[in-house]
Amino acid sequence: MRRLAFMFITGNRTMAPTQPLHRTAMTTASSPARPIVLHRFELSGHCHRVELMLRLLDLAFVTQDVDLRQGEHKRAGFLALNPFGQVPVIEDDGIVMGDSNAILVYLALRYAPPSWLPREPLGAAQVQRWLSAAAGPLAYGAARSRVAQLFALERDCTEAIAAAHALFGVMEHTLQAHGFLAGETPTIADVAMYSYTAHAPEGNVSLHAYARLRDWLRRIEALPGFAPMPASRIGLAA
Ligand SMILES: N[C@@H](CCC(=O)N[C@@H](CS)C(=O)NCC(=O)O)C(=O)O
Repeated sequence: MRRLAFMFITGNRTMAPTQPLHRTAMTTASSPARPIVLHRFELSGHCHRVELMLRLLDLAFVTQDVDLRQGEHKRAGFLALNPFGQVPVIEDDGIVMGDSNAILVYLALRYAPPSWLPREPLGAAQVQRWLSAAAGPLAYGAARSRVAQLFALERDCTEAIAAAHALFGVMEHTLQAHGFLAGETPTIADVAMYSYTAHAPEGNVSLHAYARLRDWLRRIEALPGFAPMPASRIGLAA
């Protein structure tokens, strides 16, 4: 990752980012005319999945931090970008898009080789199953338990931790059959599921029982362009 606070020149384009500009080494089919703006909270797994996709596709982007602790996501300026008042949001060439999974679909269809989001019915449906899991049991399981630790919330996480283990059991079973969640090559399903799974121990969810799942995490971490979400010394990771 390169962080530049001044004029950045790439190819035949000249840009003046106001935020850190990130670019990685892998080549892609096409690129944005100007860096994509990612509105994010750095410790959000929803935001990290978008940042990870941008990096895996080697798309130029700048980050705009939204301080959830200060309630910036509920102020008029941010609500104009996303009426749901949630990060992440991207701005790309006049397009404003919220919701992490919607953004993954957008980036895949606009910039990625088709392998990241198959166009044929079965392949597309297999990816969608995991996007649904990421918005469902991953969010109310591992993510919910982690955010309680992150923000020191007084919350009974028993059900969230049980939901996380139930989901990880399904993932472990799935990963017996193939190397990635929707087949033998990485798709946006893997990107959507990665961040909160990798950081589940921060929410008191152990990954010890899931050897194939841990191997899958390592395979994602070995992809060109991968960069982790910052680790937090909380929960089982304290
Ligand atoms: N479905 C949304 C959920 C995003 C989400 O929950 N973002 C959290 C940060 S991890 C947020 O902005 N929370 C503030 C709030 O909901 O008020 C997505 O996938 O982007």
